[in-house]
Amino acid sequence: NDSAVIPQRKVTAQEVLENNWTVIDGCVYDLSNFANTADPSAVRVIKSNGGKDITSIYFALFGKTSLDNDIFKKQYAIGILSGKMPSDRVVPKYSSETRDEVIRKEILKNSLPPLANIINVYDFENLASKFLPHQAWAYYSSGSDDEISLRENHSAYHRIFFKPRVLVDVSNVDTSTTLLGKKVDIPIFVAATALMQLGNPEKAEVNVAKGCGQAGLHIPQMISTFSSNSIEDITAAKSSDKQAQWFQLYVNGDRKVTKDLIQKVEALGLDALFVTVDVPLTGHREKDLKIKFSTADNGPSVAQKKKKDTKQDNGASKALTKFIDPSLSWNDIIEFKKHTKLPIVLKGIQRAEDVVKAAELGLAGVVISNHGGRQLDFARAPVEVLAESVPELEKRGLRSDNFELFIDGGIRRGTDILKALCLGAKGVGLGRPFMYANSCYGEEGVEKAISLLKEEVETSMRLLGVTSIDQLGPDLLDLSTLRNRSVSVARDSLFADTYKTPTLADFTE
Ligand code: 173
Repeated sequence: NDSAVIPQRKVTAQEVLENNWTVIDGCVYDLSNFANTADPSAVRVIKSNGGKDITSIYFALFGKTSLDNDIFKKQYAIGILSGKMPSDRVVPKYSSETRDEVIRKEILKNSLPPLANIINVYDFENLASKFLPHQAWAYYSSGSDDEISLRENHSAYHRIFFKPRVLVDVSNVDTSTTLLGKKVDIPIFVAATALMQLGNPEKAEVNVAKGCGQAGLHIPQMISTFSSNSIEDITAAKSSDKQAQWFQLYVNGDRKVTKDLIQKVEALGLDALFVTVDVPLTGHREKDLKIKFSTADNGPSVAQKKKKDTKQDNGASKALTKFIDPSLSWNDIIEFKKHTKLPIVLKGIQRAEDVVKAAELGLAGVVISNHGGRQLDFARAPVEVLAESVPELEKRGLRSDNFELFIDGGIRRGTDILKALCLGAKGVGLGRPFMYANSCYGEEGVEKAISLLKEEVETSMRLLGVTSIDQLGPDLLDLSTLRNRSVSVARDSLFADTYKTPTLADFTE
């Protein structure tokens, strides 16, 4: 910046946007006539990112030292950026990509197929795996250790078969119901995923909020404590009060911070508090660990205020865990219950005994979940825990409309959703699929994912011989192999083909 050839003019982010200028390493350039290279695809990539901070791409394409080139500066420099570009105007962080990979990903990102070509939620995942920066893909796709639970979450659904009823008039089916008192058009919800700007700087939680309401199909959105957009912006983006928004709470070691946060989300009109109880520390996620991460330039809104505390080199989730209190216990939950009028649901319950305990405490519900296979590897598939929990609640007279069972983990199909509902779930969460849908297409992707799942649920309800959600029950399922983990199952090609295996350490030569 101190180079004499950069004009000492201060340029605001607003001016960069208005003029479609480009920010590289704190300096502002007008690259509309940029042509000084023998590489037309690199030029195409630079020009397709006007109005943004492209430092990451520029360094990956031309190397840091290329900026020592006074001719480039003389020709294109406008001045020095005052402050920073807004986070949605900073290109994704490429860390370990080769030059060719950066070009390829930038081109793919602008060559997505039309939404009409997307026929199931795996399509989003597959597309995202091709263009997301390594760092983002590693963070989202990673499970813990050997990723046994990650895959088991999904595979367990293959051990449940249906016993359809025939000769039922299924000309009309209704997939709507209520979740925590609000009507939903299909009993699914967007499970919280942190740091959505990693998946797409321009489309984050605000776009999920829009996608969950604007097509006339409402489903709840669970908003992460570590969301990239502010809670204010996300709540402002919902279509109406008919659209439910829930807050996923990570409890801070400083309870004052958490109490203030609860007050804030109450005031903003969120409908429920989902307290995460399965993260005393983050699981050992090796894909994520392989990519060095610092939240310095891509953190969630809560962490940015305390930037110094979050600088770490241990992967995305590890960098944020110091905001989570490992001493959290049942007594804290009892305290929270006294301090908020919001329904409290515990997220991350993994055994029937804890489901029973939550019901006994008079909580609003639980999410049976192993955190998408990202915490304790070999935690059982949530669908297995659900099947075990409902009879235990019934035995104790604790099964009631005031205690709702939610489940997440591994759900990709309408039939997965129906199996969980038959087993007693009130609502079914999907995290990664919505994250990838949003990364690819923003709110339209989220809408599309919802409508695809609704269609799958409707079709399967008809084929199952039911016309409303309250007709779903365990009598429609064959559970004889559910607990038999060694049962052989048909190869699930779409799942298997988007699954990328973990890798071993490489030599450095
Ligand atoms: O799964 C996660 O990555 C997650 O929930 C988390 C945990 C700690 C910090 C940020 C996100």
